[in-house]
Amino acid sequence: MMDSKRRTFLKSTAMAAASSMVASNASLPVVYADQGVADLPDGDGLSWNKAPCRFCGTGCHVQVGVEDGRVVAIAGDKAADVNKGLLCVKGYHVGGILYGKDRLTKPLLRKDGKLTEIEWDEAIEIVAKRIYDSPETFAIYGSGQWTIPEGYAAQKFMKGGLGNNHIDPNARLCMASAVTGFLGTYGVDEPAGCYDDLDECDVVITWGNNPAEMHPVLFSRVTDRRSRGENVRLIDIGTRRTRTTDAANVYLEMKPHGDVPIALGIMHLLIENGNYDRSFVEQHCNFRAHPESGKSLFGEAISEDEFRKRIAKYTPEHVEELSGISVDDLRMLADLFANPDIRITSLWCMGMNQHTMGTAVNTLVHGVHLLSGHFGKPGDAPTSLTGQPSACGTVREVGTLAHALPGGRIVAKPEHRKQSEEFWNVREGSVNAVPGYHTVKMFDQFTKPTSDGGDITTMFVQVTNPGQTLPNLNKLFNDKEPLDDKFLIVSEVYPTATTELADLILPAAMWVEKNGVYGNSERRTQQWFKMVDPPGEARDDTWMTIAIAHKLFEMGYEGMKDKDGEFIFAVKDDAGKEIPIWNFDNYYDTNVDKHLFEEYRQFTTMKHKNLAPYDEYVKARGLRWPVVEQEDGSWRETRFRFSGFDDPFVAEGEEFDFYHSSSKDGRAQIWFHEYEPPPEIPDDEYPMWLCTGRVLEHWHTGTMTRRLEPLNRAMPTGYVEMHMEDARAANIRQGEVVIVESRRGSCELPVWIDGRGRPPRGSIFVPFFDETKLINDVTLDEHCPISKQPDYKKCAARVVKKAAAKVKS
Ligand SMILES: Nc1nc2c(c(=O)[nH]1)N[C@H]1C(S)=C(S)[C@@H](COP(=O)(O)OP(=O)(O)OC[C@H]3O[C@@H](n4cnc5c(=O)[nH]c(N)nc54)[C@H](O)[C@@H]3O)O[C@H]1N2
Ligand SMILES: Nc1nc2c(c(=O)[nH]1)N[C@H]1C(S)=C(S)[C@@H](COP(=O)(O)OP(=O)(O)OC[C@H]3O[C@@H](n4cnc5c(=O)[nH]c(N)nc54)[C@H](O)[C@@H]3O)O[C@H]1N2
Ligand code: SF4
Ligand SMILES: [Mo]
Repeated sequence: MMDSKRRTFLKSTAMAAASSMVASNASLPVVYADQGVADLPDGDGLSWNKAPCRFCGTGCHVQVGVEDGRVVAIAGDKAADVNKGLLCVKGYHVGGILYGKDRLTKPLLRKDGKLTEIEWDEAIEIVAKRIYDSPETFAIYGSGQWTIPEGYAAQKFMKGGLGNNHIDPNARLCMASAVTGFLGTYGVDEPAGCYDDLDECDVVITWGNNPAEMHPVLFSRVTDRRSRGENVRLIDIGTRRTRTTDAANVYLEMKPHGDVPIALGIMHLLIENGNYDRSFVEQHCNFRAHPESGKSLFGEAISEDEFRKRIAKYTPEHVEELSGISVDDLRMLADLFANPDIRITSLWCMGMNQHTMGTAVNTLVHGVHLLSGHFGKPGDAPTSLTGQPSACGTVREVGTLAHALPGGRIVAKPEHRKQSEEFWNVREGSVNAVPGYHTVKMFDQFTKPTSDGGDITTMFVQVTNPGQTLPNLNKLFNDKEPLDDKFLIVSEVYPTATTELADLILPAAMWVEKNGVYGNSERRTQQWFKMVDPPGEARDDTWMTIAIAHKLFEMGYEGMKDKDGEFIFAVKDDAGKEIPIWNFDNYYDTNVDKHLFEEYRQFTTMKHKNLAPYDEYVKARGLRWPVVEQEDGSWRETRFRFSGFDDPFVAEGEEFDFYHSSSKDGRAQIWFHEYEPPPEIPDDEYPMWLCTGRVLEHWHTGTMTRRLEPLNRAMPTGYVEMHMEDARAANIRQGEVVIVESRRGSCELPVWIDGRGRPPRGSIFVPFFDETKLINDVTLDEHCPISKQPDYKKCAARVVKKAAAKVKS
């Protein structure tokens, strides 16, 4: 089962990376907010320009200082609404990610097992030829770290050009349940509220997320209010104590999956006590549940009486049994929601999304807010936070998912396909009506031999590192190695756990080495310009897609021609002459991002996610959609969607309007779901709950942050958090290296007792940033039946002393 060749390689690359970190000058001078950019004017060759931070979905803006073609300083951007000059430790060091010593600079082809440098022309030809020979077995695995133009180009290439829907992103592992939760509740994706809610609320509830480490600058908006003497209460619900818990007024420790009964229990009490918001519910909500025939995204209408009947069994006592939260604590939560005089903001992230009831629990927490009327006023908001910098902008809005089309369209709907074909000016019938494979299925089909029905043969991975982050790696990734007819193409900036199994590696330009547009957690679209050249022959991901498309066009592939016989990505100059953007030398003769963005923008009005022209974003530190043109020609953003006082699409005089309601009556849906147990539960053989996640200092697989010396020094190794009593009972010492194993695989890690996070007895936590300690060999690939998002937050595992393991084998 264990892939030893790959293991050995990962250890050695990690060592190489570690020495490159130490040798690199990857820690740049940073400028703190109180110094400000205003104090550091352009001059002496130094110029400053804005960009969103490369890391989390908070979407802070930085000012990037460039001198002699290098990024030499980073400052917090005072002009940015999101962060008002502040940054977290990753943001302050973001410039250094460009300068790890082992950047990929040349296309590499595996020949007889060895990676060999080749020219770009050859690389593009190899990819185009594989697609030409078998377009339907080609797949793209993309990312919430794709820029909007990158994702849009990949989307158009696949769905408009190849008629192939096998394109799915890492956001499937991240935001899919949030999306289905929004669709099931409001009929349209993404939060109604925005970050301003955090400035206005009286209570913040975190439902199993850890914003103190994962959305630090956003979280500081809450803690800063406290330090100014404002009264804002923080209630942290989680399965372990974290840095968020340290800042909380109340910590409620729940069992894994406990969020479902807690939400049901709050609604039960609101109904039983008769103190829900009757008028809001009567005017703006319906009740909903799955039909008896099975689970479905939109479910079927049920009456309020039926809702009452079904929720009756979620008494505080029953909820205590299922969730571990005491009767009194549940009553405290219900009383808060029953109070119309306070404003409550709920925040959640992966604890609720990476969940086999992910769609269900998302809709339930929206339901708590709707039933109690804590919705749509500044500070009253159910807010799902996004993790990646453009999971919203690129994945959810551009629709780079196997079933979706841009602007909230889906491939299954004939009128949506037709509209897309018209915007793309491609022949009618070009877009395939059958959804492609979602991530887990896509990799299953790729790592399964063709003779067993594994019908994905060529996969192009862009801006993501699935060799480390897919769940259950032994099943979904490592099995690729012996399959000679499968071909893995990886666009990357550094050697990774994924490039290790790649057949072709394409060196990418990153962040401010290219133009870009991101869309953050609060519907904010953010633009930046290229500021420095990429190293060696590294090139833009959008360029790669366009160059491959053009090669296919040259080969006579019909799908790469539009209705008029022109190249589908054709860009013309003012004289009407085509600019050869497929030649990298000509790529920046025009702003390709702007062309793609303007084309994409046409898609955005159907679901009222209107975007402004590209040039508006050049001027702003991001704008929150819908952005609507005013009579005076200016563009106005929207902070509170569906609320009459702010949303331009709510009919005049209406207080609220859910204008994309799935029941077509302007109402939101309050769902009932029956509690279901987690997919795998500890037993005698595997007695511990294993939760996985992140730490402040590192971004995901550490490819970028482990090359930043200050961050790597602060958090140098993966570890397993363990409760003192569990460690004592197993005779395990602080720092001892143990084996964490499940039915799927194992991983060696040093133990951290009373560390960064503190899990309760019977529970352990492992972060996944360390590529030498692949915890995803251990995790589960069970997923939510609707969103298809896997549950990385709970499975059954055991902790074994190394000596004991040796005796056994
Ligand atoms: N520093 C840093 N910041 C990041 C990232 C990073 O890599 N590093 N990544 C970004 C990305 S893409 C994401 S998605 C976010 C993730 O941000 P978060 O979701 O905040 O962080 P995680 O560490 O993934 O989640 C761990 C938490 O899951 C909770 N949990 C476990 N089981 C359950 C359950 O059954 N129900 C509920 N409700 N909660 C449960 C536990 O309380 C645990 O503390 O962070 C973003 N920000
Ligand atoms: N155990 C466990 N696993 C998880 C999760 C968990 O909670 N627990 N969370 C899941 C979630 S929420 C997420 S979002 C995923 C994240 O998983 P991934 O997306 O796989 O992780 P990253 O490290 O962000 O990978 C991004 C890669 O892109 C490369 N890169 C950076 N810039 C560029 C660029 O401009 N172009 C190109 N081509 N490459 C670039 C980086 O070097 C890096 O290798 O992990 C998932 N996996
Ligand atoms: S909070 Fe997120 S976006 Fe802001 S500086 Fe930190 S990593 Fe960057
Ligand atoms: Mo994520």
